[in-house]
Amino acid sequence: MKKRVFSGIQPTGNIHIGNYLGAIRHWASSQDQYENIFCIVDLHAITVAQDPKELSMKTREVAGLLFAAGIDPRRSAVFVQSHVGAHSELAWILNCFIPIGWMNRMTQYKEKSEKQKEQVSVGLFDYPALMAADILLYETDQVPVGEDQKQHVELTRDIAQRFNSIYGAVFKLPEPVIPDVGARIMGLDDPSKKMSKSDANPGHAVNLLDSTDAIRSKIMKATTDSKREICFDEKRPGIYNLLVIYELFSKMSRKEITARFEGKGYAQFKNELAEAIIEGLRPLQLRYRELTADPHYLDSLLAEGSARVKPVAEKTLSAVQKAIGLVPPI
Ligand code: ATP
Ligand code: LTN
Repeated sequence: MKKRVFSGIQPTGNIHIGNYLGAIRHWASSQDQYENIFCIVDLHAITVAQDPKELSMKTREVAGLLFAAGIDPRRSAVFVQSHVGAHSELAWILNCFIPIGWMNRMTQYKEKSEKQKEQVSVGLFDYPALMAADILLYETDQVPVGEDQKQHVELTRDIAQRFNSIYGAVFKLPEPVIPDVGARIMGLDDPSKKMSKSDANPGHAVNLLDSTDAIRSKIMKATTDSKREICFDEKRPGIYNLLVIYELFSKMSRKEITARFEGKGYAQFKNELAEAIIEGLRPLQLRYRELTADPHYLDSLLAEGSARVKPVAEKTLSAVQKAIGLVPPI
């Protein structure tokens, strides 16, 4: 029996190389080994204000990018969260079992709510409950996420354990899986901040659909330091981050990279980095254009995805409803 892997991605902002290196790339390369389920989490996206047109456009864009990055609809299920009602239904039930103190400890909420002040929605606070529902509905074994999401997966385990201790073994306990290298790609403009889809500065991230000119210009402007030597030194976050990106795109070892740029300047390194990213993204961009030429095709792939996962989600939801004593409809 293959282990089941579940992960989610928000259809907001521009998908960037951090998302690709930290998440999507691993999802695509692990399809034979695992039974993969990928969810485009539109209900998580609306925890902050969204423009309706933009949200539907981005939902399709993310789907197109996932398929273009090599996620194969015959082997993996890709679906839209709101297409499977069980996610919202289970999130509500879990809400009633999560001590509020557990939610108060979530660092992502603290960070995001500080930025928004009074505009913060109840949904943003409740975000981790919906994420727990996503994961628990599918008897998930593993959840591949970046470092920033580990706390949410651990909370999911705690919720599952608490529920199981009251009602018996209803939920399977998931494990977070954090990739070793590239788990946290930092912003090009500010290497002390994680590269993020929601950052407004255009020089912050290389997006997967960026033109070659945009990629070159963003990399050339990326923040480094006033030193000269090009080496993997975590105490020099700007150049370290760029070297990690180079390492992941070029697939060279750190030793080879250090030797290659010995005695060379930042400008030459940045030029080569830009070319490595352009080459690395070229096949993905080509496939994206082919796939999205017919939007109905994309929608039909998403419909197949939700049809595939729905029975699993509904089975878990029924078990939960029965356990807590909700009377089933006839
Ligand atoms: P937002 O800025 O809206 O929080 P995000 O860029 O963090 O967005 P998500 O939709 O939250 O993107 O994440 C999608 C996937 O990409 C997750 O698995 C997440 O952990 C991973 N990821 C996001 N940012 C990075 C990053 N900078 N480095 C590595 N992985 C990342
Ligand atoms: N919160 C995640 C997206 C997400 C997710 C999930 C990831 C929603 N549901 C379930 C893994 C499993 C994020 O912002 N990266």
